[in-house]
Amino acid sequence: MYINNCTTCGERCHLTCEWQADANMVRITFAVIRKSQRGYIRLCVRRDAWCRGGCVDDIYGGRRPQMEAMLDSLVAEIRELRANMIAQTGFDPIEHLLARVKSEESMRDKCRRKGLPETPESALQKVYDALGVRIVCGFLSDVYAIRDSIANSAKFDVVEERDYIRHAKPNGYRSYHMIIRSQSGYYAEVQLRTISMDTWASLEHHLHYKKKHGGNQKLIVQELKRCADELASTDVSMQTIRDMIMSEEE
Ligand code: 0O2
Repeated sequence: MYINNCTTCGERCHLTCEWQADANMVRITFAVIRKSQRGYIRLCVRRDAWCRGGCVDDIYGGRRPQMEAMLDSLVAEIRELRANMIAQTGFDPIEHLLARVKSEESMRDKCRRKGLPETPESALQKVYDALGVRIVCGFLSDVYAIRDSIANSAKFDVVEERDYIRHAKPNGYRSYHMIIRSQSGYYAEVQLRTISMDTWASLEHHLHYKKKHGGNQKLIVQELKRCADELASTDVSMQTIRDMIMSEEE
């Protein structure tokens, strides 16, 4: 708890701070509250702020605690599926896993791109990736095995699937996307991909996606596509090698 001048109303206020961390950055946000005779009351809140207590004016309408609970239960479910698969096959199908609540800025940006009002309803009911889990696997067959396990889980409904592996985007982007809905009504996007696909998507995200840079655009697009296709071909070769090793072991 800090005492400071409120940046919105200018009054001397108590600040409660919570730090939001997501996969890419740590952002400092705070809610401003003033002590009243009945205890602490909210005085004003920064537009992009949130706090765990729920006194929030943000794009998620103060529902971050519930969203984080949903994300935790999704991650716990995936860990359980993973443990079952290791017990059955002796192989770990997951290289690594990331989970995040989409940042305020990114969600507002997405609402604008989709022509939606920047409201909690848009963020939670019209855009489906406020909650996101990215599962990175070693091999193509692991991607589809995890996909099957998630689809069969009783804890979530699968509402949409997009196979950008079999049907890559024109720019070369590959990944398997699932939109799932929890019993509590929250949507989450699960992205499943191999290490190669993840490497390409991360680099392309930095270089190109959403941003228009200078340079020879046509050549950049062509080269990115070529790299994506070469990596996809390597994924198929690695899968073949793995299948050969596995069949020899049987
Ligand atoms: P961020 O910042 O990564 O979260 P649509 O439903 O088709 O109108 P939507 O919801 O964007 O559009 O669906 P889509 O195409 O399945 O993309 C969802 C997410 O997949 C994106 O979220 C990206 O994370 C990733 N993605 C999709 N296409 C590309 C691509 O060409 N390159 C890279 N690097 N990632 C991609 P966001 O919110 O757009 O971005």
